Amino acid sequence: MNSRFNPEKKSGAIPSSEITDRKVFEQRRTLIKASVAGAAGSLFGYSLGTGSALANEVADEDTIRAAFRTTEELTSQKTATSYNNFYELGTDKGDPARYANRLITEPWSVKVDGECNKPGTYTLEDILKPHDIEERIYRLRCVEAWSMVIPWNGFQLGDLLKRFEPTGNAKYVAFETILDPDRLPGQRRPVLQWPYREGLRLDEAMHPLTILATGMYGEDIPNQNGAPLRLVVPWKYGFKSIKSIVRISFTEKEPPTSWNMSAPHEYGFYSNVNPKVSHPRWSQSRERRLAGETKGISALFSPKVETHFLNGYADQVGSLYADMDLKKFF
Ligand SMILES: Nc1nc2c(c(=O)[nH]1)N[C@H]1C(S)=C(S)[C@@H](COP(=O)(O)O)O[C@H]1N2
Ligand SMILES: [Mo]
Repeated sequence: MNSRFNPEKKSGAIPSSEITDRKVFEQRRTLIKASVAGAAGSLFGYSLGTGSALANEVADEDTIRAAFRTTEELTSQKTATSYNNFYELGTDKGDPARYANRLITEPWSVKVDGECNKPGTYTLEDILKPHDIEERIYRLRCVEAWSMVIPWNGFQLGDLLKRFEPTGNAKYVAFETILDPDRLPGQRRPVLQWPYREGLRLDEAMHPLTILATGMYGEDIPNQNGAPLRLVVPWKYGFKSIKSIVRISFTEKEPPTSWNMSAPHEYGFYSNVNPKVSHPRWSQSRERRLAGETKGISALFSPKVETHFLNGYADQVGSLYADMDLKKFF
């Protein structure tokens, strides 16, 4: 995450309408309607822990749905799949695409353990079976100061988690990325403590905006973006969106996370996008929007836009943090 921003010149852009035509929009509305109802049900079905400023009121359906619409220009597919952070494949922005074939995604399984009634090792097929894949458009904001607007395909993490029946002790969910130093070039160097780890509070994980992505731009998610299963938490900095997940654990205590372990004063557990809380080494009040195609010399010339609290999703997720001091829990 520390490497210098290498932005690229903006040229053409794919208008949202080319990717999401009217029919898909309507289909999406129906799917979202169904899944939001499901997620709200599941939220109320659990004891989600004390202390967590929770979510007695989940944002209403129209508000949730508003998060999937945007008038912002989409990032081009080419930029989103060639300018990446995936340190297991190398720390250069071009490394993940360059070494993408080092990641073997078939077969794939996910180990589920900890505070739940249905632990086990689940195959990818098993995990995907009951899910409708719906499209959502979210901004992904990397902590370094750039952001992209990406149409993801995936499903609500909460719908999967409730199948594993978290117990009343489950307050957090922890995730791990594949560990395979023989094949993944970046894992031979101690840039981070491998495997890459991330975590969410259970109510964050159950929120309808939190998804497991299996695709983007209507296609399978490429390896460099975290195939075959990658978290997307749109109101948090990009590093929370852990790629190529092989383990999901329900825990009672806040789980350790890679960037917090590596630099605790710079990266907190919550990592909510917040223009008022600076990173110790840079302001977080503005971001470079990588929109159209990027070529050659780079996004330094991409326009800077204001960064919004919770990445613009405050109406949807603000209530999760109602009672918290976000300067302290950064
Ligand atoms: N396993 C793993 N997941 C990861 C990372 C990583 O290095 N390893 N980088 C994170 C960071 S810092 C960002 S900004 C996003 C980048 O996602 P993208 O390449 O799809 O834009 O992935 C996140 N997920
Ligand atoms: Mo990042």
